This record gives sequence, structure tokens and C-alpha cells, in this order.
Amino acid sequence: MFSLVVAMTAGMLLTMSCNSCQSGKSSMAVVEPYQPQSPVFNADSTYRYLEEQVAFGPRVPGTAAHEACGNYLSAKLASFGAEVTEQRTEVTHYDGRRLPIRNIIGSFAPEQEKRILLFAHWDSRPFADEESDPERRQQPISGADDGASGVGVLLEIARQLQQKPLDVGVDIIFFDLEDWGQPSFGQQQVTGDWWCMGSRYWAEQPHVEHYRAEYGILLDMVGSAGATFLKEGYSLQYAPAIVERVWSTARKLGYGSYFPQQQGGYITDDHLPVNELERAPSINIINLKRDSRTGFGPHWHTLKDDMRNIDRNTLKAVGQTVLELLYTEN
Ligand code: AHN
Ligand code: ZN
Repeated sequence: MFSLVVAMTAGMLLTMSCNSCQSGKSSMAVVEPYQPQSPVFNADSTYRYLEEQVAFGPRVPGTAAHEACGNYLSAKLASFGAEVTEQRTEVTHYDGRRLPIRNIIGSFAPEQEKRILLFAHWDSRPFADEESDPERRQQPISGADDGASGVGVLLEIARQLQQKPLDVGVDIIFFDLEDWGQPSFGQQQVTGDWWCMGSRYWAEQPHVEHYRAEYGILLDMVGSAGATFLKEGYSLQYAPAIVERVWSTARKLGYGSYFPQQQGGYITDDHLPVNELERAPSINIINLKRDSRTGFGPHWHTLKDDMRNIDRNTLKAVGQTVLELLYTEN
């Protein structure tokens, strides 16, 4: 008896709330869900592009694994219909070592004047200097997140651009030698800045004379579970309107938790030379943590930066957001 009363009451409530929502329809503004313009970004194929890079082993400049992975990336871009250009040079590093640079550029609609630049670094760090054990610190990292994730997302975007071409031109650049900055265990004090060597070389000598893009987006560490893309300092300084567009697009697509309305620190990264040499006002989508010692995820520059840390949901949030930006470009 009692349960019958409860059931009846619940039923009445349901009817009432349903009535009120129906009557509300005529008087209240109905919020239409956002209609995405972009094709569906496939996180599974992206995940495979990460696995394939990591399978070469650490992509440390000057090693056979690095050269082999470069060939793979070049062939991938070409297979997706991009016009591929490579830049090769050598630099003398802080320790006197000669290091190769191989930037890999894939251009879609190269004849178009209006261009968008998308980039990531494809090299991986030669030492796990954030490991606590000194032995382990000397080992190179897998770089599943730090390097491979951004490249993997951009390969999937390249695949989409082939299937559904855009009027606007897109350049996808895989920069080399981003991650050989001075190790935190370094004894000697090194002068100068040794991060971002590949992007600095390209920004000084772009593959096309007087190259300029409308805007640029850097993807760095976009694969780990629970990533938070705080609004990075140089991005807000050089390209605030692009930050706003990306963060609001992510929110509309339902990825607001990955793109919080919070400011992060200033990160020396590949977007800095691109901004400084005015090749494109550029932002950095990068996983930043306010509460960590390094400012990055706990796996950063450790041997834990491997595939176990990669989450398809994060790749999807970033990839679909960037894709939506491209396909809402007029
Ligand atoms: C600095 O720590 C100064 N820059 C980090 C840039 C970076 C390294 N991104 C990935 N690995
Ligand atoms: Zn790194």
C-alpha cells in the first residue's frame, strides 16, 4: 500500500514536470545544441600514430630510431596528400656536440595565400632528468606524451584534410630538436637557451620565403589522462584572440573540463620563435599543472612518459577542437 502511494506520487511528479516542460517550451528560449562543422576526429587512428612513433624507440636526434621515425612521418604526410618539404641542418650544441635538425613540413593547398600553421615537436628527450634515481636519469624517454601525442593528433588531422579538403591552406610542421634543453642535473652553468632549436631554425629560415600564417597552434603534451590545458602566458601575450576561439570552441563541443578558464605560466616552447619572428601569432595547447613541482604532469621528463599514460579521450578533445577551428574558418 505504502509503496503504491509512493509510486503514484512519483508518477504524478513525472507528469507534472513533463507538463511544465512542455508548457515552458512556448515561453522559454530553447537552447539549441551546438552543431559541429568538422568531420569526426578518430581517436583510435590517432592512438595508433602514437604507438607507431613510440615503437621506433626514443627519437633522439642523431640516432637510427630518429631517422627511421622521420622517414615514417614524411611518408605518412605524403600518403595523406600533403606536399612534403624537409629542412635539414646541423647545430653545435652547448656541450660542443654536433646535432642534426630535420624539420618535416606537410602543406595542404600550398597555392592558397591564406594559411593556418599547426605544429608539434617530433624529437624526444635524450635524458629522463626528472627521475630521482641518478642512473635512470641518463636514459632517454619514450616521449609518448612529450612529442608523439601532438604529432599523432596532427597526423589524424592530415588524414581528415585529405578526406574533406579545405579552401584555406594548412601547413603541418613537425619540428625537430625541441627537447635537448639543458638537463636539470647539469653541473656546469650553460649560457643561452637550447630548447626549440628546430623551430628557431625554421622561423629564421622558413621553407617559403616571407612565410606568414593567419595564426598558429602548437600541440605539446596533449595525450595524458586528465590533462588540463591552462591558458599559457606567451599564447595570451601574442595571440589572445586565438586562445579565446580555441577555449570557447572546446567548451561548445563539451570539452570544457580539459580547457579550463585558468591562466598558466610562460613556457619556452616552439611557439616562441614562431611568435618572435612573426611567422604567425601562435598559441600553445599544453598540459600544465598548477600544483606540481615542475608545472607539468608528474610523468614529464621521466621514464613514465610512455603509452600507459595516454588516454584517447584527451586526444579526442584536442583533435576535435582543432579540427572544428579549421572547418569553421571562412
Ligand atoms: C621549459 O621547460 C623551459 N620548456 C619546456 C618545453 C618543453 C619540453 N616541452 C616539452 N618538453
Ligand atoms: Zn620535453
